Amino acid sequence: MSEKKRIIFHVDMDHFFTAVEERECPELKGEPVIVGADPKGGKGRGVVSTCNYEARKFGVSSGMPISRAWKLCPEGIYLPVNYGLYEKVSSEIMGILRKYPDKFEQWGIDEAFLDVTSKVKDYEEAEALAHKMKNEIFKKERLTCSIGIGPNKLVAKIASDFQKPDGLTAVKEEAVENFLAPLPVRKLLWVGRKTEQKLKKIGIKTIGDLANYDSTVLTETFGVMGTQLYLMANGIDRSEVQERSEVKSISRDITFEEDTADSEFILKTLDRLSEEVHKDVLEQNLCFKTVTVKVRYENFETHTHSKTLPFITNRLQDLKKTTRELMQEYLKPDRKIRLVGVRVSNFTSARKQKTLV
Ligand code: TTP
Ligand code: MG
Repeated sequence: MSEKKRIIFHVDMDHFFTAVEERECPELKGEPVIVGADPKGGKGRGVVSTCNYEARKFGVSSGMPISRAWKLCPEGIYLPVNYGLYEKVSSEIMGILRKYPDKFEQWGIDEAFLDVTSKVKDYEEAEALAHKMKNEIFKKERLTCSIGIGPNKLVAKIASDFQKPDGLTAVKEEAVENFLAPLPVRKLLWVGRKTEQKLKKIGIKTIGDLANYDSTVLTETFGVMGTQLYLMANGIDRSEVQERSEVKSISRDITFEEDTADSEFILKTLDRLSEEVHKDVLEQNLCFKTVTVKVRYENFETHTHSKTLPFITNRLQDLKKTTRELMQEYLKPDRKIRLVGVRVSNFTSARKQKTLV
């Protein structure tokens, strides 16, 4: 007997940070809104976290330097990042979604995969269920999302991005090939700008080009990644929707006003980031084991260094001590630093721990 075909959802909130800001302050609706670093009249040095669809019309996008966003859209409304608020809204949304499937996997702050195979009998019922979820999220949170439905996580994820905002795209197994073929290779998970360029050099632009390419040549050129690319382009993905603790890591980073080699100032900034991260750790009732620092030098060379502690903790002093230790190797009088970051991961819930302060 053949196994029942899986039906997987990918839910992605629309322009999440700015959508939350608009909900909190309805006068923002219809205006181009950008959440991210302070633009400082075009001199700001951080990046855009996200922007709403009005701002996207000006060419503004996530990850872009805020100074460039300012040039493209000086009339935009620029807001600072209010993580605490977005995380709170995110956990409300995840709470709504996790009731529906057998298996649930949060993926980032505003996305989740749901395996609903046993909950629906066919795609018609799957679409009705997706509408139900969208309605519940809208009714309770006044936010819209886009949902992709497919036979696996890969197709579901690409489908959720296909019609945005407030979209619903279902791709049955037999339609996968035609759905994927015309899309640019960048739509595949793991294909970044570098791989895109390499593929372009050998004449591959679309997922269809990749699917029809000789798989042995791909493996010769890209190694294991080549095989993976070939499978993805053919819509094959056997990975399961994995239940896991909601949060994988908590992090903060900051771009300095001016590149600096002042070690005291850098360490103080690191302490401040540790304090912010620690506040989140306590709010979410977590304990961590792994601490990571990130450093970007003025020439954009970027390093991360992690340490896994021999104990689990939720204490600020442990976090500060470890980040300061990890930072030492990067502090050089002749090398200016542009950005520093702090991340904690490897969580357990503090509820399970008795002895922590
Ligand atoms: P995305 O889902 O990638 O983007 P989005 O929800 O803003 O927009 P879309 O409608 O296209 O889904 O990311 C979710 C949130 O994560 C986003 O609101 C802000 C944050 N984010 C960053 O902080 N930096 C980034 O580079 C990206 C891509 C997202
Ligand atoms: Mg989103």
